[in-house]
Amino acid sequence: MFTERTVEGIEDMSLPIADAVNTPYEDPLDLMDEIEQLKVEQDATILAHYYVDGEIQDIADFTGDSLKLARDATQTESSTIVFCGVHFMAESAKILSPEKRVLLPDLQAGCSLAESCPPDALRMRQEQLRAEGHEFDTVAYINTSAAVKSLCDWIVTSGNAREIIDRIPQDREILFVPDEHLGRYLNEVTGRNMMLWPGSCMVHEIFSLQDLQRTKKKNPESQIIAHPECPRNILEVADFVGGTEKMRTHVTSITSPTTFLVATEANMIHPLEKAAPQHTFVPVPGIMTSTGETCACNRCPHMARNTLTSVRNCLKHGKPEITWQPWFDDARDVLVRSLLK
Ligand code: CIZ
Repeated sequence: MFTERTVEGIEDMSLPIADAVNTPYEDPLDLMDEIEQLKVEQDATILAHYYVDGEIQDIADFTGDSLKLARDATQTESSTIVFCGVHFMAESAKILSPEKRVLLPDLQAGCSLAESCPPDALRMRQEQLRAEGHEFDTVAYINTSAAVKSLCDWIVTSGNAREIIDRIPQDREILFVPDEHLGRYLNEVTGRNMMLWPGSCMVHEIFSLQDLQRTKKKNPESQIIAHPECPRNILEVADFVGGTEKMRTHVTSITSPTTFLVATEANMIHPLEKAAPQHTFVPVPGIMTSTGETCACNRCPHMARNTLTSVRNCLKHGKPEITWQPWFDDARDVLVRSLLK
């Protein structure tokens, strides 16, 4: 049974407001100094995903998407990695660098997509498909737990999905988990007919087409750039579709000042502004399904658990730490084959 692999509290989607209220104010500059000092004392390297707050990205040694960070993690010489991101990313870093101590500032930083595909449910689906006579490879988006990865043949990120899917013989069926929007988009661009899992990302699911179109009307010259985790109605109006690294490359390739309407986690604006300061970036707002009102739900509450305080605390106390689990061995084989070869 895989049930013991669930991280306690990961299903709690609320913003870490209670923590913020109970934590005494500390000057961000003092915290940054303390982190610098602790990094040296603890022989640590800080990795930060593009979806964490800009101030965390600014203190990191490496920033990037999960593909780049997984590769960066294997290149660092320090004995400790602090992974400012979410649980599945820190797990992947540990699996690819088993000899290193990997710390995650807050163990409750989970992922709605990873949660939508529990390992037992995936195993049941695979067994059912095999019983029906399907012969298939299972391809998992990197936003999955290590337990799920251990059941798969390939792991893809938004940066390498197409290339990996193209490696699988055309006559072989594919089960793609867990993001159905990304899967549907990949079916379109690769011409495959992958079987999809009904999962989605809480941030990308929620963009308001109406607000996007309104903003576009006000900025007719603007370009809409959207993450492939967005639903079809958003991708249909996008001028460019790509993961975070591809978005960076795209905006830097355009020299004349342009307004971009950005349909992904709002913290992505930070690396885009740094990479291409000549442009204007406007985050596309989300919409609350319950009331139809515009909201700030284009921020991932899990990524928001990475704060200067939680980074300082994990360096100071050496925890939470991602420790090796028995299913990491199988997950390692598939991660190495998919991301490092
Ligand atoms: O691959 C990643 O890091 C994710 C989850 C999104 C992206 O496009 O960077």
